[in-house]
Amino acid sequence: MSYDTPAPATAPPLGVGMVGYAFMGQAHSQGWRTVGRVFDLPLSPSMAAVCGRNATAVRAAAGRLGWAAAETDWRALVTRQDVQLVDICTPGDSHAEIAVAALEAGKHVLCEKPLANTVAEAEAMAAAARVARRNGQVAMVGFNYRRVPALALARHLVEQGRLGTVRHVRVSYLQDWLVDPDHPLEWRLRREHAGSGALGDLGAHAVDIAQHLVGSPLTGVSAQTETFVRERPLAGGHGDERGTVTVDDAALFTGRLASGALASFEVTRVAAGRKNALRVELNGTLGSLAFDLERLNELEFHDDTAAAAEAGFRRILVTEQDHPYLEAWWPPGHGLGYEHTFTHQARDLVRAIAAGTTPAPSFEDGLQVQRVLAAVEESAGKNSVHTLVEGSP
Ligand code: SOE
Repeated sequence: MSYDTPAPATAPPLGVGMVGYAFMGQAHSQGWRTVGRVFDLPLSPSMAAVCGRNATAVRAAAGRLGWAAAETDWRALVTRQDVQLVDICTPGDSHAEIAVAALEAGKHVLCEKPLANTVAEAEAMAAAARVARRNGQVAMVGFNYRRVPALALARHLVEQGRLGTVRHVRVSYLQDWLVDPDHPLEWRLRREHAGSGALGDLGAHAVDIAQHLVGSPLTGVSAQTETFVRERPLAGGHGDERGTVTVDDAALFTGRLASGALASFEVTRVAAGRKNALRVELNGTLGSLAFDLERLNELEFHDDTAAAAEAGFRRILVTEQDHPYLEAWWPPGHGLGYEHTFTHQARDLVRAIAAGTTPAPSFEDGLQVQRVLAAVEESAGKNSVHTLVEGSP
């Protein structure tokens, strides 16, 4: 008996070019490496080229991560013939320039969150995406947590009306990697590169997931922000040299959604012991949902229509074959992780490109989040805290 190698996939190719190869670039690479081997796709993504400024380092990254070629100039990457989709994984200060150039070069674009560092940049990106859409191109922003199966299930339950009218949205996103005052002043702590701190990094996810789950935008916010450690050692600096942190460590804000729901948000990178705790709770007239990214295969659901004696939060283990995204993975109970969200993101984007539909979250969605982030900063800047009189009860 002879065993033949299966025929190669017949789906037309989709060349992907990625800019940036640090943490997010590695996560996206994992998605591109996996997606066509796990899901049936109408197009066959190929990892054409990766781009970074340091020639030696980017060549090494290409080999390690599975990219066929390396470029040192993103302008060369976005005009390559074998690239149809540009995936942007750089710090926020270069998103707008790369995305607009890629769209103008006729490419589809996937851009990491937050979409940009300012509302003006995000507006320019959304405008370029609108023009490109008329030529059949698509643009998507990388809010990958929408693709956690448990959060996708949460969205389905809200859409099906299982919560009734959602009244409360409570989102916190807590990390602790900046508790150490000697953590260096890296790009994520500099406004000129990152736009803002925990707000843009974590708050962007929090705002997107709240608006997405409820299906309604925030219409106003009231905020406080704080930078607890104002000076940190210069990255790559010598001795005791310290520089000024120009972004927030933490942001707290409340908001109102167009649907009428009230929302509260807490995002911080100085919550000792919390590593990547994105927690979401929704309370509606018929039930509630709760989720914690540190237990990402679980969703808690309370059905308030059940008899009181039997009601209460119950844990849904989101690993069944008919749960979102699970049809292609492991048997029930075998759990997914953080990296799978990038595979799911790639799957949804490739399918949208093939179908000619606008993928979500679109650049318009990214722009809406950017407007919320700007409103939070504006509100925090006004510091409209109602000061209590000293000594009053
Ligand atoms: C760092 O705080 C970070 O990597 C974010 O930038 C990501 O978007 C988030 O998913 C995990 O934390």
